[in-house]
Amino acid sequence: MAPDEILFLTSNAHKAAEARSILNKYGISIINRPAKGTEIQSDSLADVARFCAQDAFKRLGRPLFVEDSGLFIDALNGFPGVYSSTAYAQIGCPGILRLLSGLQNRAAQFRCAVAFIDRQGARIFEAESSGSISEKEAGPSGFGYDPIFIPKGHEKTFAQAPALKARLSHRAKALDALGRHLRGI
Ligand code: ITT
Repeated sequence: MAPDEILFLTSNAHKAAEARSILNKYGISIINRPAKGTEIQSDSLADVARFCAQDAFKRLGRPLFVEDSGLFIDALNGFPGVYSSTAYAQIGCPGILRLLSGLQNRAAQFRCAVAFIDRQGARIFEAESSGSISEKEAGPSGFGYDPIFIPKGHEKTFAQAPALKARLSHRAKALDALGRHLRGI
């Protein structure tokens, strides 16, 4: 039996808004709390998310999930990857475009690991969205690296095409899997 209300621990209001609209399709409401808690250092998004979820469940004792995500750029050996949040604060989209200046290979993936936990234990849902880094920033919507990420097979960035992002994003795919799991479908 799925809980109708789940805590989502994130300090990122954009993540919370996206999660709310995705899980709404499954009749699941989200209560957003900003305190994600301890984040371990690891190369694995899944390990970071799992640790956070387990740590928070010990404190709060109710069904919850956390999500760890990042942008992995092939030509930069996966950078900014697990450092996406810090890299965004330090160099932002302009810095990433400068690092890729003159490079042909602009392939990149957004990846995400959602860790859901309840009394039965933790479950991890991982997903990715493939695409490429644009030549310049474009679009007003979304957050983070959305203005420079073009999903595979398309020409607009996530920030120019929010409906496309809602369908194709790493977060949409991982949270769809969580919604199906909770509803047993
Ligand atoms: P919480 O840890 O509190 O959830 P956060 O924003 O710090 O919030 P992460 O540690 O998972 O989240 O960092 C992921 C970063 O990757 C995020 O800050 C963005 O810079 C980037 N990112 C992740 N998903 C994104 C998306 O859908 N669109 C654009 N950028 C994204």
